[in-house]
Amino acid sequence: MNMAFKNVLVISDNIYVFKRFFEIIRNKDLPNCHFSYSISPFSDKNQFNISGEIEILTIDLKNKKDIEFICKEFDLLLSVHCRQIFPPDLVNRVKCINIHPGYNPVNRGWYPQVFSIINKLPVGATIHEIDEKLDHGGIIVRELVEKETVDTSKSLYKKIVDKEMELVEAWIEKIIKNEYSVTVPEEEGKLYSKQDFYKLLKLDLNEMVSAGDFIDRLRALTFEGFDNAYFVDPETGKKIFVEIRLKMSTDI
Ligand code: 0FX
Repeated sequence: MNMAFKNVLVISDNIYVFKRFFEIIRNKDLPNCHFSYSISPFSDKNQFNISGEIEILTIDLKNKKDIEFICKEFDLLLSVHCRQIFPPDLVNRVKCINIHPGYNPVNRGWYPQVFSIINKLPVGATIHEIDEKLDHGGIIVRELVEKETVDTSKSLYKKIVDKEMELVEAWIEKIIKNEYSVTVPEEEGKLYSKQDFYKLLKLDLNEMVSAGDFIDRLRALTFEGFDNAYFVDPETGKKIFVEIRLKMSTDI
């Protein structure tokens, strides 16, 4: 029988997802398992110290000392939207598990819902073991979310994070007790980078595209709070940001 995990280190750089994850753990009865929490050096510690309740460590996965510290003190490292790459020296020594806002192996890498809208692919959430490649290891659980024509990047992202948290709620005990199995992803899938996202932002005013593809491009780049898609104003040379607003009719 596999040994249950006793010392878990959570690492996150996304306060919105972290807060929700923390609430789930706080409300669970997980005796015999101690959770510690950490962020990357570039994240703001004050943000993560929820009502002064928890100690937040800073972990630099490029620093050998930090890797040794993790290997010595913890038997499970849980990535809750951690923006650092997990080095081989870590993933081959300690069990590392990732909560990914995409459906592996279809949406590996950055901003899965963006590429799912553009490339007309399904999307969802995955909890998987981490290996040496990005969003690539054995899948513990994954589920699709419903992508609707009226969705923008933001509304779809919200559904994905809800799904991630639903999976955490349902699976965290099995994971901690080491009572899960993994399935190997059926193919390598496609891996998107931040650079792929940035390449989408500039709209070429002379590009000929179908109205459908253009609407998809705009909804993939509409995320309230971020200025994403833009074109360059031929008159002033300034960037003009563009968003789309979609509304489904109430008629049947
Ligand atoms: O934390 P996260 O939701 O996820 C990202 C990657 O997508 C994920 O694969 C990786 N495992 C994780 C560590 O980092 O990303 P975020 O908080 O930077 O952005 C959330 C959403 O916001 C993103 O899906 C799209 C939108 N966004 C973000 C930025 C920075 C934009 O539309 N424009 C932007 O400039």
